Amino acid sequence: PQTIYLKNYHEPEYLIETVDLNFILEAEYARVVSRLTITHNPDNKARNAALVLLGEELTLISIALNGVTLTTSQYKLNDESLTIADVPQNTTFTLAIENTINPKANSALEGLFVSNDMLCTQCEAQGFRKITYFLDRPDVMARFTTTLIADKTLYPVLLSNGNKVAQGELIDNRHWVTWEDPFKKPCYLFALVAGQLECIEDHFTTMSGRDITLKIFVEAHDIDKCAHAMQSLKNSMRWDEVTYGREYDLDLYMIVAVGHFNMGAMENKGLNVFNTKFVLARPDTATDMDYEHIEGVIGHEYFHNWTGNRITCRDWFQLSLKEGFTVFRDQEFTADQTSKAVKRIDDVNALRTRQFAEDAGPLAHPIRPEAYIEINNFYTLTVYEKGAEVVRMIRTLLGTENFHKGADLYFQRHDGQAVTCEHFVQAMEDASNKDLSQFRRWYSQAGTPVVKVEQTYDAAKQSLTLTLSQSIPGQKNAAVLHIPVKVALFSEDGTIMDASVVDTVAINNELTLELREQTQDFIFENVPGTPILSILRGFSAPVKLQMSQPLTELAFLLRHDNDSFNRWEAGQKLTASIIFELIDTIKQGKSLSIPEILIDSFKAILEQTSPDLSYLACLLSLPAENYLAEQMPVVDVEAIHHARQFVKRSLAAHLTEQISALYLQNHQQETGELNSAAIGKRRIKNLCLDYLSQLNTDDSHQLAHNQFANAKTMTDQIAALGSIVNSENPEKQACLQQFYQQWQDEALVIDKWFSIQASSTQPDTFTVVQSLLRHSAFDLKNPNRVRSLVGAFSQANPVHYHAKNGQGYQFLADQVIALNSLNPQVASRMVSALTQWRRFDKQRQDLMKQQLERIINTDNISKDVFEIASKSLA
Ligand code: B3K
Ligand code: ZN
Repeated sequence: PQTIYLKNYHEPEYLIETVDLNFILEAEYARVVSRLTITHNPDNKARNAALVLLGEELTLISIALNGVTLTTSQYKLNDESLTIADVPQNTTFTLAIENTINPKANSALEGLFVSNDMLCTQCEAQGFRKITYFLDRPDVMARFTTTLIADKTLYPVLLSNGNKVAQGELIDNRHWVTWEDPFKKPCYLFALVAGQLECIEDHFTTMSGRDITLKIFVEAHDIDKCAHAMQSLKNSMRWDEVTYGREYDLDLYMIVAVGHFNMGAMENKGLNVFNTKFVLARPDTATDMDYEHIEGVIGHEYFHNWTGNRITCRDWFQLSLKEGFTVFRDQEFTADQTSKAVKRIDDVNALRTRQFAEDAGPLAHPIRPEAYIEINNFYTLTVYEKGAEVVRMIRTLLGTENFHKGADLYFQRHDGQAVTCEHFVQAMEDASNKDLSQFRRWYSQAGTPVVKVEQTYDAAKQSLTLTLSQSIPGQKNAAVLHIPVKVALFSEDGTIMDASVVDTVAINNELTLELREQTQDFIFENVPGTPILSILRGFSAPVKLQMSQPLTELAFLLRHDNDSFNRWEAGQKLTASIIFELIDTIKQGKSLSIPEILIDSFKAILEQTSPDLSYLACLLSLPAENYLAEQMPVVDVEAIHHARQFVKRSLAAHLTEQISALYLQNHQQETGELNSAAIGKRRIKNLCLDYLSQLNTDDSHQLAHNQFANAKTMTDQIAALGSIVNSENPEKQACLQQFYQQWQDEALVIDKWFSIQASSTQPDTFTVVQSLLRHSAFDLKNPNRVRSLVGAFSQANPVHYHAKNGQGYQFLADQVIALNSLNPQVASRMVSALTQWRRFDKQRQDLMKQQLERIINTDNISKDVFEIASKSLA
């Protein structure tokens, strides 16, 4: 397979001004007529170049240039392209291409495909070429008009981008609709949908007083689960007006939910296509987390209208331009709608467990990659989540006001253009006069920096010297980055010190240090006593800290830090260091005991009252096994699991009374409401249930079973089922069966049923997973189902997936090989659980490598799977 390099980017030789598409749609046979007006690109001087249109898996019927049909000698056709050597050079010309496709046969779910009985498209990144021959690259932006023709009974609803401009009836029970999108767009934002869909409709009045019609389309049986998505859309539209001054531009905004989708959702202009998972919600079918994610994803796709659609990417190496910025925008949106503290914790947790692993492994790449084989493999945590952290650091360095000036300038300068990350940084720099030249290195440097912290206090001078040094493990010549490090100093009485550092602004005694050297001293004046350091507040940069802080200081910060992130972080560090000590004890074969300091700290939190119970729940949550694994030189999955379980069980045993009381206090008067207070109550209550079920007593089993049987919300029902499945609850089989019976017609709930069993820590899990693979409700062609069984087992069940005999690895490779020919994108996502092999012991390394080799040697291996598997062995 061929590697594509950023350094080889060149401007397109031709531009497409208008696209007139005509579809005759049937499930197994779609006919496409595409009429293009094309000109030579004045910015690209390479004249007389052949016109190369990209197309894959298409059956060509005819081509006409300026109305004259071409003979086969006038063009060249291969598996990937259609080349016309001789085209007019100095004038606009038209090309009419006719081809056919088979949507039903398209199990890759890219291009035009069938989901249940509806037809829909997914074009990003390079799916448009599976619909018709085109200049399929984001810097070719055109005006699209689309006419859809289909059977009226099978496909009563016919949608595409923009505004509906005409419709009519045909003989043979067929009808047609024409859509016109007035905005220029790259073809990856094209979409069409045809099917038996119902919709809910609402309206939004924009800040300038325009009325926008909002429609959400779903299959008929889901029509009672759309209200939250609609409310989320309205919230998003208002938020972008208030926060970024961005108004929606078309008169219509449509969202369609489909059951078969490779990812979360897609921001097609005026016609978003969504995975049902991020649309459908009713209190009895969706959890509080599902509700939050729906709002976040609806926001994300909506925000793309400005950051992605109106201003798009010049080439796919610039993906983080739209994704990093849009993730940052959706994070802030969710923070404003929910709890800022909890949202930051959730995001950092995800970043540190998953993105840090990616950035330390064989697939590490900068947020602006320099080479790829298959671009779909680069929709990564690095491009998305680290990309968002980079935008966040720009805001930290510029301050919120200048950041928004920069954003305004970016929107004003580049509206209607396809640009690069550099244009974004330049706008930020120009609007703020802040020098970002060194900061730009974040775009080209892979790997997570480690920042080492050393402190010396001088009592005579009342000064503290903080020495910060940066490095990236395994990279001797890593670029020295510009890193914002937020810091505050605490006195022993819990108050924050009024210390100062030259040339550094302090806001409420919090200082933002700018680390720009490999090693740099920061001298704090006016430090009356040895301070307790709160550093990297708010997680001000995506780095790992290396510093030794005694448990007593961590316990202190867990009580007193006024930065909600760092307060939580202190608790995580405290618990993690205790777990690591227990791991050592396990290795020495000694018996385990839990330190008083942890029990006391937890007790204090349990006895606290707080308006933000979700935040208290975060404080009481133990670091995840995957996060602990991230910090070990050689991952010992079993020891991590046992030590962590021991801590959980011990806390439950020592604090049973407090935990039970907190449970009851928040369980009584459960009404199933969806406001943040009720959500907080459920979050902490279900955490308490999880602790108590570790005890495996009759009481704890009873408690879980009662909650399961009487649950008013899916949040409560699934939390109870999770506790039951992960304990020795005698009702386990009955509950699982009952749950299945109750929800067999709700695909998204059945996904939960699969994943809860696949991630269980109970000893029989592997056997259960194997039998679930043969369950009638399992379907390798449905990505949500694959993720809920194969994904959950391989990514969320370390002890069983990493079983010593390699059965977990073999199971995964079997599924990857089966998926490779069905759906390469999903297959390549599933390989990720094998890519981290270097992190394990020799025996596991060998077993994982064997499976990777088996995968690479599969016949007809896709580019997607090949790239991930081969790079991880390299
Ligand atoms: N832009 C899409 C992702 C497309 C993925 C293509 N493999 C969704 C999003 O980030 O909003
Ligand atoms: Zn996105």
